[in-house]
Amino acid sequence: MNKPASVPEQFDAVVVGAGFSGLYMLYRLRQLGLSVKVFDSAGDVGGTWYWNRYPGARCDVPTTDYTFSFDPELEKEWTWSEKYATQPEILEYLRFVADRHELRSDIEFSTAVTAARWDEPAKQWVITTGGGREVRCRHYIMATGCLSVAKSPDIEGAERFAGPVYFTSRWPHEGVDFTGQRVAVIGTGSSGIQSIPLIARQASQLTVFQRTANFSIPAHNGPAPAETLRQLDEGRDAYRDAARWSRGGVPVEPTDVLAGAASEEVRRERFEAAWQQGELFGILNVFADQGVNPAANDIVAEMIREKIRATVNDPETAEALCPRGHYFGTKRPCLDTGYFETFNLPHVRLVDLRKEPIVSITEDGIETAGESFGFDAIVYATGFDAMTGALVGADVTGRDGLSLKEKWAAGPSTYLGLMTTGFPNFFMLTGPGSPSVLSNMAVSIEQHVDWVAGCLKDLRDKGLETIEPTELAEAGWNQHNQDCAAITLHPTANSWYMGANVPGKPRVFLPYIGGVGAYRQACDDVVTQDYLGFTRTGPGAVRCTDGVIRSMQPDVAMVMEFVNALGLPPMETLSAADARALMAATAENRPPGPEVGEVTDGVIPIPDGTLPYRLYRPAGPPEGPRPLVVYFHGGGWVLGNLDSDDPLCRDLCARSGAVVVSVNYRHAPEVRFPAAALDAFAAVQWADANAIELGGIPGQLAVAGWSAGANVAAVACQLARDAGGPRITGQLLICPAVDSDLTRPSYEENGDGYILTTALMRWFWDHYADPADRGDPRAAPLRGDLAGLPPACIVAADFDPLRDEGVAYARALEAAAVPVRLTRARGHTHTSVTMVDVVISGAPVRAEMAAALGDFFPAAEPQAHVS
Ligand code: NA7
Repeated sequence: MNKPASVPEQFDAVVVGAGFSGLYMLYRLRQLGLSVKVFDSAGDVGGTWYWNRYPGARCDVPTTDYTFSFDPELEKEWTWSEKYATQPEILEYLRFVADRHELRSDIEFSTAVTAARWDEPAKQWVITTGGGREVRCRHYIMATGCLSVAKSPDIEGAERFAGPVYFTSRWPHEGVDFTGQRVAVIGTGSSGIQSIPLIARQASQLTVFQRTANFSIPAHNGPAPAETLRQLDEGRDAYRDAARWSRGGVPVEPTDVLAGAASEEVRRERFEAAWQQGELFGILNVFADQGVNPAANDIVAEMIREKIRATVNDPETAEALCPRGHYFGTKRPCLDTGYFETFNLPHVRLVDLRKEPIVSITEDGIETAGESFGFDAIVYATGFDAMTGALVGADVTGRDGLSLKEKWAAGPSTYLGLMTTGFPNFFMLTGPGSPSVLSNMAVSIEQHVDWVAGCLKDLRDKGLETIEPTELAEAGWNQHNQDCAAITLHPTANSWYMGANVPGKPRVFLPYIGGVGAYRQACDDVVTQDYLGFTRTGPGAVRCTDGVIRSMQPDVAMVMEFVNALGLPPMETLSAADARALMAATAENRPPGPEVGEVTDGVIPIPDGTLPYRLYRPAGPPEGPRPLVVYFHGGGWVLGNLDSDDPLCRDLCARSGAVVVSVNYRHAPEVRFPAAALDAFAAVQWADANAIELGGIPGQLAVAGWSAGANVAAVACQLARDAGGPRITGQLLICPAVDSDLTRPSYEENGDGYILTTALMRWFWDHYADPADRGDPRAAPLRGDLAGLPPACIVAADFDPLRDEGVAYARALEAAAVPVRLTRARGHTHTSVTMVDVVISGAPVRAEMAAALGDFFPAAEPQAHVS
């Protein structure tokens, strides 16, 4: 029903899309009493399940989980017939939901939205539909799905084929009968893998063109899993709630079994159990480290390849079907019913495009580098312009004429995957930067819709009209999103998660991989903090609490959570002996750090006795002497020893290619200030004098240290300068303690909750030095003369009480004309940068440290490589 253009229709909200998310959004907005119009270009509800009607189309999350939970009665009235329901059944379900809540009356079908423009003076969106009709609304909500815009078949000659062409994502409603036909299927993602066995039943010849072999496990479809039904029966609400706070939106207990630590028997047992279960969240949870550790991933990947080889009769075909070149899980794994078995049929053939790429599609078939094929029909199962395609394709123009396409030219930028700066009152359901495609969509959709509904209600209750994220909050979320992905293997793959399947699309990891529960918590925390990171406006009112919701590295946050859950006594309440025992106990099961060529222990003679040292020599060539780094461990002059910093020393040695000599100086309270500092200087003198014996290059000697170790390293540099030698070529100071003033802002900001606390720092100082001595530059090197000191690299961690004194030392050195590299350990704590192979996000920081060491030794050979 078209209205005259002069009186545009007005709604509180316009929603695009009548799939899972659009339907529930409509339901919630109606509940709020808002006027809503939903547009969908399809002829009925269903979204992705309306369009993807190819044979074999099913969901790949058990349907008892892939279901709405907002309406308990609905759950009682609807029973899924299978563990993984077919597309027709899911579509039927969505129709049932639409009928039950009489949703269709607010939905206009067969109506595409072609453009949307923000009208700033009116504080409204102007929406244009296919026929040029305009409607106005306060809030514009894209419920357009993550996999709704098909990728164009970027294959030479695609338009030339004279026979019928089918896209899995736009399958004819009346179905297709391939009986007696020679059929080509291009693409072996989920759509290809689901449809190939069924097309093979009809076609007289089926040729599958595979560019990338995919990991797929048997779905073992059948009745809904009895265990899930039992749990739902016992407590539906508890089950649904567990899903909401889970990693993937299905209640699965994350395993803590590490692949490397498990016996072969345990590995096989766990893998077989997951294989028999036939669920994606199970096979992705065989080992805790399979998503982050290449070796662990290889173990699962190889066991899947074994299964493929055992299923496919022809060894060459089997090998071609074995996925290689990407880690398991980094491209969406598939669930299949008889996929690999299909290749045992005499009329089915696999063409490996890695060996013989498609040259062109011709009028009557496909020509590869090695062969010409004739076909009666071609099926494209070539995927989607995922996550951003529907959003940037919709001609959305925000404030100041900025289009979403322009804004996202280098990749999407969102706050929480829900909104984007410059586009007030514009919401995306399951947008990039939210868990979306990595999760059970039903759970993620409900969470997004609930959040948006809550947000609109809050705006209305407070008399506010607009909401928009701040630039700071959005940048922070983008960073967090990428940080979460960076510690996984995901960014290594050419996947659609990375935008890599669409030529020219920016390569950015699109979904949020931090987990459904963690994400929900972040969204909730934003609301509790008065919509942190959002600007909200209304007549005469502007409300904004600016900030970043998650700035700690995700793996650091996990370690903190783990440590806090241990409930250990605060170190400063213990005796020095007990604190040392506790520190040793917590280090017991940590990973050892990288292999190095050789590790030897020895002693350094000093006037009062000896100091133990441990020498690390890099593995591999070049033979002969290396630069020398004298390293001092951390521990507040009280704790620590050669073992405590062993993984870090190995890492520094392996990365920098230098010989590292770790020195155990004398500790307080047994021996107080200035013993530790004097020991450090003595050790440097000794190392310099014995450089050749240690395998070092005379004259190429740097010092390094962490925390209190960095304190004595810095002091050693000052003492060496004052003594006229030895010549130190550089100082690497990791989270250094350089001043006894504990009033800098970082002591306040980070003084509690991040392992090294302000109270503990005070305890260290009390053990180490009398108050009268604490201004002495040998205790507080920041107070010394800094002229003429060696070049420095200072690492300052965001969540470290010592952060500001490290930065102050860098500034002071700079002022004294000493070359300084200040390395920010973004999102790290005082301890996390040293947690080798535990905190993966620390690796780039340690790579920078090694690079700094390399810079201290310009003449040295190139460094060894550690990933
Ligand atoms: P996918 O998973 O993106 O799969 C598309 C497949 O098509 C994949 O094997 C691609 O190979 C292949 N492809 C794409 N373009 C070409 C060209 N030009 N030549 C040859 N092969 C090509 O899409 P699906 O529809 O199967 O599944 C999407 C999601 O829907 C799925 O993950 C579930 O979440 C539901 P490539 O891997 O790019 O080498």
